[in-house]
Amino acid sequence: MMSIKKFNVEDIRKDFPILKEQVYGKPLTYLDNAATTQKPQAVIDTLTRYYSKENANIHRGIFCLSEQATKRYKSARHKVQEFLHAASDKEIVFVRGTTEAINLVVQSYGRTFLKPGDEVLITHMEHHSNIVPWQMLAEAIGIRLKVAPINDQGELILEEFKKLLTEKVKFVSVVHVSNALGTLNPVKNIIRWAHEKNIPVLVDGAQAVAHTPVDVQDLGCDFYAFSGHKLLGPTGIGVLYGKKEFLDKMPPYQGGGDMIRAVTFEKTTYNDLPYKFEAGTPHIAGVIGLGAAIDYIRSVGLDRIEAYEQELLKYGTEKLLEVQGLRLIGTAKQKSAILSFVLGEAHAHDVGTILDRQGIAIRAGHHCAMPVMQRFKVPATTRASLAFYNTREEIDRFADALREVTEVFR
Ligand code: 7TS
Repeated sequence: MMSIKKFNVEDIRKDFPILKEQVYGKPLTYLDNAATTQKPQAVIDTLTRYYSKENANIHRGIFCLSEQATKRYKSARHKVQEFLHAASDKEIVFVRGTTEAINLVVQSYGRTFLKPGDEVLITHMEHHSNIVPWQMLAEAIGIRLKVAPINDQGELILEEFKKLLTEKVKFVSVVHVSNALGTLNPVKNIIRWAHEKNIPVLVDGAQAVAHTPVDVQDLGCDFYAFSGHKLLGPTGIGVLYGKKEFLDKMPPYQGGGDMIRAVTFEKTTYNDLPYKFEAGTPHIAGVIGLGAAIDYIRSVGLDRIEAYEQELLKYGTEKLLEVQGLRLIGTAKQKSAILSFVLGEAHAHDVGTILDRQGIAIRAGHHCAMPVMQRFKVPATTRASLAFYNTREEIDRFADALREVTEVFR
């Protein structure tokens, strides 16, 4: 295997101004990257420059600034296309985030092409945003939701998944990396099995894109959704990748400006892809900021990021398992750098509050994946989710603080 040149994490950290902040007089230890990542200076500067020097609406002005903003907007779409290795930039739709991307597919594809009694197959480890929209569709048109089970390690039980993939299933929607468990699903195989039965597949990539290289053509997925803010970019911007053949036949999700070709009271015709799905003034700054985030992450290299985070995960797992009474929830063989756990009798929120006083930011709760909590029979977990700017020292600090928590609850 080709060896991957390592990066210097201290150099990387200098690119993220917030990492120099202190909380309660302690250095910020930011371990909540699954909720949202921090932003490099390059992204912050891009947003500041846009609003201070370049702001104008796109697609309409004939003046210089508007033309430039339009150009930057288009160039960002091209960056996303390259980033996901999509066949065309027409297949990249800008939305608010993963949640909106999934809702778009449910409401546009689902409402149009699914019929009462059709089944949609998801997994037991989905985020609520890949459960609730389907339940809403079930209420509205009578589709049925089927859930593929997971084992005690938090891995999808592939044999069961295949058994559930019957001819009644007309859509598969699966998470690439679980936010509550860290499990990395074998989505390429899942897509292949589904396609053998002509079933389209959506992949929720919210927790994947910043941590592992994604190639939508290699995966073969029909839809892929992610959020910019979990990829070093701004909040309020995300992406739905959809194969052209699907997007072409799907009706618009929202109506309004920019998504039309011509409007009369008798008949309206819709714009070409991807504009058909981008009604109204989009989040221009967000799109341009996302482009800058992608430039940054590509300059570091996702293969290097992945290798580094895997090392950190191994180190973090060992350190946490040394803490008395700690039980990891999510121990899949293929895992992203997410450490979810329960600590003796201590409630996750109490753990979180005590850690906060040490400047350590983690998440406590159900992580918008309540069925995962039900599966593991825990009310909540404490979760540290790592990024490539985290360090071994931060993990040591985290493990030490957990030891202090166990003292408090002894
Ligand atoms: N899918 C997964 C797998 C997620 O982890 C999240 C957010 C979403 C979808 C929704 O993304 P959004 O940007 O549209 O909100 N996950 C988390 C989390 O783990 N902590 O806060 C948000």
